[in-house]
Amino acid sequence: MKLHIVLVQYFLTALMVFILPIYYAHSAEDVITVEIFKFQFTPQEITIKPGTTVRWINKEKRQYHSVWFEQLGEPEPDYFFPDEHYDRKFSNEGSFPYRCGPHPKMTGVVHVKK
Ligand SMILES: [Cu+2]
Repeated sequence: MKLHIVLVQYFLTALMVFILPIYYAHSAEDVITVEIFKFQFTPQEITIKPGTTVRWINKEKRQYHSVWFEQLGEPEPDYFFPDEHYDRKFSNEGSFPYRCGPHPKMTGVVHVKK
């Protein structure tokens, strides 16, 4: 009976010490943030590994924007407003230029490379 408790405690300790840090390190690594401020994507160009999610966060005071991969032939996505974000996961390698729908001069590129 007591052995069971010791084993459970051992298991929980091992979980916290070894597994949780790995889990959090990976989940932190798999999202890259691009800020949108003063009509610019910052950083304007990023290079990520396949499987990474890019999160665009609107940091403007009142201006909405969008992230549109027009060259992929996709329809223009919805605008998002200050403090909102737009996520996209990239599975395949390649270079993916994008622009803001309502502001064509706002551009950026996501490079996906192993
Ligand atoms: Cu815009």
